[in-house]
This record gives sequence, C-alpha cells and structure tokens, in this order.
Amino acid sequence: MLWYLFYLYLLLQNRFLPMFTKALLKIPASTMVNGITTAHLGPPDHTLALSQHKLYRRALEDCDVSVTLLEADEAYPDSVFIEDTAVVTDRFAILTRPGAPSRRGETASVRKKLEELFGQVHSIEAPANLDGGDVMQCGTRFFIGLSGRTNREGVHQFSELVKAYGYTTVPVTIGEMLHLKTGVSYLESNTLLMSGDLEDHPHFTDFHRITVPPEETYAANSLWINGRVLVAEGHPLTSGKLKDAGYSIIPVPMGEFRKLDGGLSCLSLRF
Ligand code: CIR
Repeated sequence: MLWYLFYLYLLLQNRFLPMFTKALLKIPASTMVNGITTAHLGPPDHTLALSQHKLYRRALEDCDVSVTLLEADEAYPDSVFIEDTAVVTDRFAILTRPGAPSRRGETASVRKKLEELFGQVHSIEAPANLDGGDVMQCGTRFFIGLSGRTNREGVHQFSELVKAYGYTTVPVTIGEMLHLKTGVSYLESNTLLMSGDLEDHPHFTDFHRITVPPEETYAANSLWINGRVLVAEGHPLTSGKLKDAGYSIIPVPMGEFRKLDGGLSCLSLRF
C-alpha cells in the first residue's frame, strides 16, 4: 500500500513538472570583448564564444527545446546575456529595464520577437530597474533578488504585472552577488541548487537544498530543462552531487561567458 502511494506521488510530481518547448538565444556580438566584467579573467575570445554558444544551443535542443536565434546586436557588448532583458513564461512575457544603463537598448530586438510570439508584451518602466537574472521562478512564485541591477520599484512593478496571472513574488535581499540566480537555481520538485552563503537564507529553508562546494560556486547557476540539468563544464563535485540526487547532467563549456560574469541561465530565455 505504501509503495503504491509513493509510486502515485512520483507520478503526480512528474505530471506537474513544467515542460519547456522554446528558447530564445542571441548570437554573441564581436563587441563582447567590451562587455561589463568584474571577473579579472581577461577578455573573451569571440570565436571560441561562438563555438561555446553553439554547444549551449545543442544542449537545449537535446532537451527537446526548439531554439530561435536572434542576430548578434553589435551595439550592445553584453547582449548575448538575453535572460536579463525579459521574463517569459508559457503565459506571458515581460520586458525588463536592465539595471546597467549600457544594456537598456538590448530589449528592442527582444521586444520584436516576443511580440511576434505573444502578441501583448508587458514592460518594466523607469524609474524601475529589473534584470531577468534576478528573477527565479518556482512554480507560481517568483523570488526576486534586490541587487545592484534590480531595485524595489522593479520588484513592485513586476509583482503588480504577475499578480494578474495569479503569481506571487518574494523579494530577496542578496549580498555581493551580481544577480539572485548567480547563487541559486531552481531544479523543480521543490529543490534548489545553491552556494553555501545562501543555504540558510530564511526564504529558502522550506526547500530541499543541494549546496555547491565553495570552490565551485560558479556552478550554483545551473539550468533545469525538461528533467535534465545543464551544468558549466569543469565542476565535478557539483555534477557528482546532482547525479547522486538522481539528475541527469549535461556539461556545457562556459569559459568565454564567465569572463564577463555570465552564468549558464543568462544565455537563454526559456518557456
Ligand atoms: C553584465 O554585467 O550585465 C554582464 N556582463 C553579465 C550578465 C550576466 N547575466 C546573468 O547572469 N543573468
């Protein structure tokens, strides 16, 4: 009897997992060498970035996601990090107002594509700032990092927009990190992958938490897609922990994007 209930629980849990069918990516611009960075890892190599981007795209396709590629936006060195320009679900699209002034114009080409796909597109307006990298969706709840890029007005405008669709929001004050998702990723099934400094954050204690070791904090930004997890290549301890927890892993080389503080999730919008 107990086994039957457990089996039913697993079936129901899988039944309610989201299915991502589409993703938007933007080709890295050759101007990416001038992107914003605090990493001290040297300038990225554009040619290598292009090939890493292709592998990222292939990893998404291997997870049954149909990828649309937007043209490189040479006027915007950081434009490959498309996640920061919008928050998209299967029901709605919200164009952000990126916190870094040099990135604000990146939204124009994304708006065009989202309007084609969704018809209506909402947007965050000044004086609000909000970066998609600060927005972590967990079912019908959005955790939103209050960071150097996302301000309280951004959280407020976003909350009002999503309320109309039945979603709630939880603002999260983060420390020195660039974005909330720099340090934490939702792996569905009430499970978070996170860096040690967020582990005891009061907002996250109800989740099952998998922590990345201190020498692999970059891997805290990983990406759950349709039952598999994309993890930045070169993080064996994190990959091992995820495998032990039952996840199937796809390693993706991220070296050139890391040089610009970019994590795995920031290279795509998924819905
Ligand atoms: C920036 O500083 O805006 C870019 N160089 C990196 C953005 C990374 N975005 C993300 O992780 N969501």
